[in-house]
Amino acid sequence: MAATAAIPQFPHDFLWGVSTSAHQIEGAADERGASVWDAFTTVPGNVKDGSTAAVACDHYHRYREDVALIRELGVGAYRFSVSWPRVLPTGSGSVHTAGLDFYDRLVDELCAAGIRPVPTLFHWDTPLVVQEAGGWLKRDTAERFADYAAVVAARLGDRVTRWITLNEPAEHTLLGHALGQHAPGERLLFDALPVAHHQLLAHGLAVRALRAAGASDIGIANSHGPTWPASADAEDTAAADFYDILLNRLFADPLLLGQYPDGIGELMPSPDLAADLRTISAPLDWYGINFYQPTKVGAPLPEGTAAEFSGVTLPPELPFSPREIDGYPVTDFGWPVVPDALTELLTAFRDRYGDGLPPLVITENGCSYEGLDDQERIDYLEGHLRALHRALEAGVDVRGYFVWSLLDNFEWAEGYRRRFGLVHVDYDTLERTPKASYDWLREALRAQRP
Ligand code: GBH
Repeated sequence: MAATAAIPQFPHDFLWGVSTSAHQIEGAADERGASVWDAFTTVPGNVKDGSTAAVACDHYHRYREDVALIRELGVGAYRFSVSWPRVLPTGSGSVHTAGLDFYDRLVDELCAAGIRPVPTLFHWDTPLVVQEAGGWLKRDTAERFADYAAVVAARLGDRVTRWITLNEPAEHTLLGHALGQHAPGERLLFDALPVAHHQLLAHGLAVRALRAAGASDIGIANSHGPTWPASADAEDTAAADFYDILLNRLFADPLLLGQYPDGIGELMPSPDLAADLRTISAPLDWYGINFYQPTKVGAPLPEGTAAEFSGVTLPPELPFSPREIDGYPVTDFGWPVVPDALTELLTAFRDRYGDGLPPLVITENGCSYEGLDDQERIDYLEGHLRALHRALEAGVDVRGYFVWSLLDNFEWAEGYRRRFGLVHVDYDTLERTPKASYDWLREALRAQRP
């Protein structure tokens, strides 16, 4: 296949992988405790196609077939998430053994296929019982999360060496608790900030629990992307700086520098913020970045004009407004395709965090397009892998790259109408069919091997 020369040569020990998350693929909802997403999706209007993830890809019953697809693809690692309510239906206390058994079988299957398991402990599916007790607005949730981390590590830690604590706490704060577009559907705007602090604390306490269980290879997966000011005017650059703090620094600064951006620490609920920040900034073995697209941001729009973000109409009191990025192709989702923004992001990240920065891993990158003959996805992946390689050449220490996603799956508030998979899923028959991008990636990875 001519496509084999499509990407430059990466270091021989570079880790290639694919990503998924529990709620988006597992199904088997009646074989686990309820999560905030089960409650959210049953409210009409919350999910655009009216669907739920009760069955999704039925990965819970078809994981062997999915592991075979990963093996055939030739990647070295699989990033999946563990469902907290499948392991602990009430959030803490008694373990649902059958739920934990599932991850045990999955890890065995992966190891037998020579694929490294990389579990994420939290990808947005908070147990409903924990939510009813106050959820991420409560400090106690961080403690319960650490107990859950210890339960999972005790069972899988003999075979799992690499762990991810949280997925995108920024999106979970912003979309789930500030804007209400994701579960649990809270619209708290800036009153959502405690959700950020408690997730960071949960991360720090989970790192401690994982280390106590012997784990030595721990990271986190955060969403990042360059923020482009709408113009050079002072109002626009100030608005862009503000947005950049929320997306790119609110989580990374405490994790990597041990401090919140100026003015934010005072807003966080904590009996002892300095002690919390020490917990949060415990050294990581690597730092995961989920990259999709840059964001252009300007001053708030004039009164009466509604700004949109990710399909939601933003409340007028926000001190910024996202703007269209023109001049680039867009995915089905309307997100601009700007591979150079990945190089820009990675070099800026290295410059900002310097010596405090552990090795980086791209824990998600991908796009939504219809169809089996998905040349646009091939172009997207090829462009981003070239951009990633340029960052390596510029001296940024990136050790791995995971495609989002292995399978088409339940795309949150969009339901099943956005398809991110390398493998197509027919939601009537649950049949899996590799797309052209799957074949392309398999050949590209084959060409990487000596
Ligand atoms: C990830 O979040 C999630 O981890 C994953 O579960 C999900 O399936 C996947 O990405 C695909 O969505 O409208 O142009 O302003 C993605 C985070 C946040 C990236 C919103 C795009 C808005 C783009 N996303 N952002 S735009």
